[in-house]
Amino acid sequence: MRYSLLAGGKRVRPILCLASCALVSSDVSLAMPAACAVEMIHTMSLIHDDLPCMDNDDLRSGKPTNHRVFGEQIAVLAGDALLSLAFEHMAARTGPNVPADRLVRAIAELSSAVGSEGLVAGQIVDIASEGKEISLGELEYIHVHKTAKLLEASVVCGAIVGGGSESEVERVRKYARCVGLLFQVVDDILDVTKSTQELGKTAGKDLARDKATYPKLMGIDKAKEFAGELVEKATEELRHFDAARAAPLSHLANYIATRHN
Ligand code: GRG
Repeated sequence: MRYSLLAGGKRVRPILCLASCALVSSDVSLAMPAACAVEMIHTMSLIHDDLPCMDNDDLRSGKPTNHRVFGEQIAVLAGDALLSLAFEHMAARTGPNVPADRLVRAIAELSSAVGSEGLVAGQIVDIASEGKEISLGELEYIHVHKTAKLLEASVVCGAIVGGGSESEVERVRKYARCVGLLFQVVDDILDVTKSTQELGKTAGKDLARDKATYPKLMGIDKAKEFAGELVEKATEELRHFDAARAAPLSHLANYIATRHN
């Protein structure tokens, strides 16, 4: 559990969660347990995604994958335990300044992003579409579920535990939907533009599996244009908030658009 959780990911989801809490509250620590929980869930999804029965990857961000170090049985169990710990941590460690109804709502939001209508659904459709030609709509379904749902839940949970109003929560949800899709479009663009050395390790695998990507389906220029439109739309949703409070989320949208890994 420690090996993968502390492997040095970018921490995009917990930072989004904290930034979203900061948008509606001056006490960002309210969202710290939720922020840790989203990173634990993200990490477990990577451990399971790398397993031989899934993507069968040997490396993740340049390090041997969990099952390559500890064996398949321990990797499955480390993922299961991280999933459980995520919800335990959020339920047990969120402080008394977050009323119970808010906390329960945030837990419901997060759990629905993970299960059969979230990450798991995206993974199933992704597996089913391997080697097949898929439409842009089907590609979007996969990405919305595999990637965007957890990003959305990270942002929305931050706003819920921070005490955001109904309309504030729905606004950040719209922001998060754009950012979630943006994250994946940029991932696909990076797969194309990565150095040949990196291509051998990561994108090369996707090409071998003939995975659909945005650049493949719409061309690299249109994919970049689409990414630009998504940043615009995400930023637009933040115009309804105080500019200083919204600055972290605004910077994060730009970071996700311009990141190099
Ligand atoms: C959630 C119960 C449960 C099972 C998992 C395997 C699976 C079902 C889903 C796969 C989800 C998956 C691996 C989606 C890809 C998401 C993605 C874009 C990962 C890369 O995220 P980064 O770039 O990674 O934020 P770092 O390493 O920076 O944390």
